[in-house]
Amino acid sequence: MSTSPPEAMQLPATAYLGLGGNVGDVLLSMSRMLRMLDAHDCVAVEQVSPVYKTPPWGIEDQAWFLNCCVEVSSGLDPRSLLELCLAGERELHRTRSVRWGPRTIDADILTFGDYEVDHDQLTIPHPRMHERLFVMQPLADIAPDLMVRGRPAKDWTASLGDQELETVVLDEGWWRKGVTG
Ligand code: A4P
Ligand code: MG
Repeated sequence: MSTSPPEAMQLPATAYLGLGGNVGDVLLSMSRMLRMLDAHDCVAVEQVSPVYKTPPWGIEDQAWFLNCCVEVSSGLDPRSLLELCLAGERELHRTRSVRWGPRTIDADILTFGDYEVDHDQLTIPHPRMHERLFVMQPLADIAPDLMVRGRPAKDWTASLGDQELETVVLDEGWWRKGVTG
């Protein structure tokens, strides 16, 4: 896999992020993360998927998560976008004790244009996204034809249909208002 040299990268690029959390007021954390991303001069939030309540994946003995996906236009390169996401996680009191464990918010970069990144600190496309309905369903909601491992996002949801999801009903633009629903 190649890491595109920054000078060859066309910016802004369309990137998709996955947000998830299961500690505290997760809708509030999501809305704060989304507003923080959108407030950055070089980043614009273009679409936010529905939010889903999802059973914990990886470590089952923890609370259900809320998950959604976001389309952003990023004038930041992938490493800088990751830094922005990690800064948002710190601001929202994300702690790391157990991998796949409880968290206030997690912001993963799922895809970044057509670029592939294979670095110690950053792998794009996200290597586990296609195994998870909690990622592929909200992603398919906002980008049904986005190619993931050679298949459109919408096709992955059918093959992951044995995984559970519940839709959370929220007002249009809920995250901009900071309404926790
Ligand atoms: N990193 C590498 N690639 C990326 C990327 N594409 N996007 C590095 C973001 N970060 C990336 O992540 C550790 C490091 O991964 C980051 O510092 C970054 O340099 P982390 O968030 O501290 O660790 P983690 O999230 O516990 O581990 P991991 O392997 O990223 O887990 P996942 O894949 O994020 O899964 N169940 C439900 N229902 N919903 C969820 O959202 N999430 C997880 C975490 C487990 N179970 C879940 C959910
Ligand atoms: Mg993560």
